Amino acid sequence: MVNKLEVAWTLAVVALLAGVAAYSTVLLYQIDALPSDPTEYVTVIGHQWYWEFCYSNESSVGCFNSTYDATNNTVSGGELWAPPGAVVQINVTGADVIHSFNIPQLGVRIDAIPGRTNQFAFSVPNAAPGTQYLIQCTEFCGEFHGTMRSFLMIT
Ligand SMILES: [Cu+2]
Repeated sequence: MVNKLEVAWTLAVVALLAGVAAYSTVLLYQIDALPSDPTEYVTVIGHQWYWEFCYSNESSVGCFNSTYDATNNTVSGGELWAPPGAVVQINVTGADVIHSFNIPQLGVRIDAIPGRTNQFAFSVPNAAPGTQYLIQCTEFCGEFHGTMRSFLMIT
């Protein structure tokens, strides 16, 4: 014989879980949604062992190889440049092996995979021009993985 109370609490749990599943599905799509009008698009390419940034906006056009110098914690060749408060969409890929593009202070982390472009958008803090945020590869990619760094530079 079926207990009415048992049926009731079973249905209550089913309804609750269905609600959580529906809400989570909507939220997951919203998290991955890209802004319709970002301030700038930057193509980020991971190489063994440096980052390449490609711009197509008015102020900076072309690709820049950002080479890190561990002895004085600087980069040469180029950086990820963005004005304060900008919304930056990065299109991330890898040239050789799998890397991972990471700006720890801003919670940005996305894999750089050869043959695939991962898109991600983030907001740049309203920091003073000249402020730098560390970029670090977070996927072990060979001998000089530890120095595969660059900076997000506020312009
Ligand atoms: Cu790497």
